[in-house]
Amino acid sequence: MHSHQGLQEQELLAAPLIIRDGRDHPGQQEVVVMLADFSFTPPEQIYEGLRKRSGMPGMTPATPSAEAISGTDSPPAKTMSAKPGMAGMGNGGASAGPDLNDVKYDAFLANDRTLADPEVIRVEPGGPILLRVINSSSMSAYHLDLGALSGELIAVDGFRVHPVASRRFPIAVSQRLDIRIAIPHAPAAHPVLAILEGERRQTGVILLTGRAPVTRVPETASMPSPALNLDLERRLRAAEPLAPRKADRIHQVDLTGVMEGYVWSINGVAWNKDVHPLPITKGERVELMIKNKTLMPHPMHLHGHEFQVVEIDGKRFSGAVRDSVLVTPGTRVVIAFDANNPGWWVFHCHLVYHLDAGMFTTLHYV
Ligand SMILES: [Cu+2]
Repeated sequence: MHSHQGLQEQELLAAPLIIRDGRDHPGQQEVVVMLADFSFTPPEQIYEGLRKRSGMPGMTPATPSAEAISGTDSPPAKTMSAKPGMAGMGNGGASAGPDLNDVKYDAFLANDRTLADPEVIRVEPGGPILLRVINSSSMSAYHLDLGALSGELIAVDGFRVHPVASRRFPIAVSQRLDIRIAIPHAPAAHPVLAILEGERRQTGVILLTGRAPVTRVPETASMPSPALNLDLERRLRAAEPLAPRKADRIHQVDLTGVMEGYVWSINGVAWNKDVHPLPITKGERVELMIKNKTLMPHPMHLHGHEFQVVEIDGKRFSGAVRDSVLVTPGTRVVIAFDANNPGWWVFHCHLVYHLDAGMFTTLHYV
């Protein structure tokens, strides 16, 4: 849970909230790890910096992206690349890959601490634990690295999936992962790390069994973590999918942006109070076809509903039920949900400065 008032989320006004539904195994130890990005710079100043930087002359040459603003009379779209080497901001956008990490943070936190003084959590040797990872960061995605431990992903955003075994799992902003881990019997300190995408900076906690020594884990990983992709998302299968049903209504949702002034938008319009909600009628099966026409990944989050990922780049499948899905540059992700919770709801990019800049829309039905 977190504040949606202004930019308070960036000031760590967030906490884990876990809802019990009776399916949890009693007696199984739970370890909650909440990830956050931290800056000593006030969020309003960070936002101002992003808006100024993006409008500066002498920036990385603009790449026209006419289709990103098709259907509007906005000024020509430009890429969201940053000028290399600008103090305090960005990673230069010099690579040919997606643009990542708009904001240069002072620290990355796991349960409010850095690896200089991480939380050390005692766990039962030989026992299974449930690791509940929450990416509460404002702008940062990670690869979770279990080191020598192997885990089984059993739920995403609180909804069960068919288990996927791995030692590494991507986690975008606002997503949650529930991972079952078998802890070895031998006394040991097991770092559970989160490495920032596209970089080497990392944070994490230590799981400790027995009287093992705890050694310092550096705040920089030996290898940079790649940009998140949708390989895992394509593999996920909902344990309890939506009932098969043809969509009653399909909305096309293009994720768009223009460089000038750090404007992020949906279907070419940065949200303002005159934007109409997406029309929906109670009881409908709704599909949102989300196409990312920008060079940055956007974790898209729907309030008030759970949705199912049913298609990625034209390939239909019975993907995860969840409430936040990453849409990488150039990708089209289709989500389906049942309009069974009347009211005003928002659908938005969960990168806090993108949300504030207008990558936000509403749905409304009674
Ligand atoms: Cu975004």
